[in-house]
Amino acid sequence: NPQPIALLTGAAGQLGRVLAQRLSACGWQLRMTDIRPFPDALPRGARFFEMSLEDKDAVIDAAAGCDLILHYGGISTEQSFEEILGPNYRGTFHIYEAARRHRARVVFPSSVHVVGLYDRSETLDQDCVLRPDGYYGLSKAYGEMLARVYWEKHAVESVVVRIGSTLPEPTDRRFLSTWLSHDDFIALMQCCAQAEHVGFTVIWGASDNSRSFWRDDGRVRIGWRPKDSSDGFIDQVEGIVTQDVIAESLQGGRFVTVDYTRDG
Ligand code: 15L
Repeated sequence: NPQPIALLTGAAGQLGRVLAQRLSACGWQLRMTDIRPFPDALPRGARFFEMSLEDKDAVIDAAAGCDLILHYGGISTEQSFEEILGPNYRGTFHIYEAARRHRARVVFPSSVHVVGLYDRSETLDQDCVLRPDGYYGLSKAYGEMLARVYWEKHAVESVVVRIGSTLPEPTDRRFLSTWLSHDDFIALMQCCAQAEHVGFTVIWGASDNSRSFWRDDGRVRIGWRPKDSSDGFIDQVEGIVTQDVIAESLQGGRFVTVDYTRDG
């Protein structure tokens, strides 16, 4: 298969930088955007546009000629509703309008924080009721629904990836459940690009961790099989926990505790 021409938003962010480097090395042609300057050397064949996701025309122009949009831009931590509104709500709407215009497939990185209020003892299926743990998780739930509307009304394909925690290694007890290794993450993006049809597919973005909170998703459909597992890190990090009872008992971890006012 020829390598895709892809638009990568949020290219200067934590995951954007990993994707920029590794996907370019695999021969992808990347158009990259971010509201901040790109901090690294520009990968071979890539172009970078410093722009806001709130600028609809700029988003539509940046996506022209792309087969795929990897939408990693926006706010990725728990913040006030006002801070999240522009980048995550308006910005993601602009991405879907661009995808509709240019007939591009979208990878929408959703998050563990769409189900952050479930207890860690529960194992979730892809069609579980979402229980976002704050304004950030709520914006990801909106993105998932936007993906569904654009598939059902406009045949824009999406892979919604509910990413756990993409880190070089798991560094605390919760990450033993949520860890997605960089290699599994890159392989997943390649499957999202190469699968013939994805329609509207939901994936739990975690490696093959025996302590996973999740099961049952669309991975067979897109041909993804994680190869890594957090299991080899259990002895090393199991004792590393937060001192907060709420954070430690729920899937969302620390994000849940931001502005948490329920008592009991
Ligand atoms: C997320 O959605 C965040 O973007 C990321 O920074 C991590 O904190 C991750 O979830 C997590 O909760 O581990």
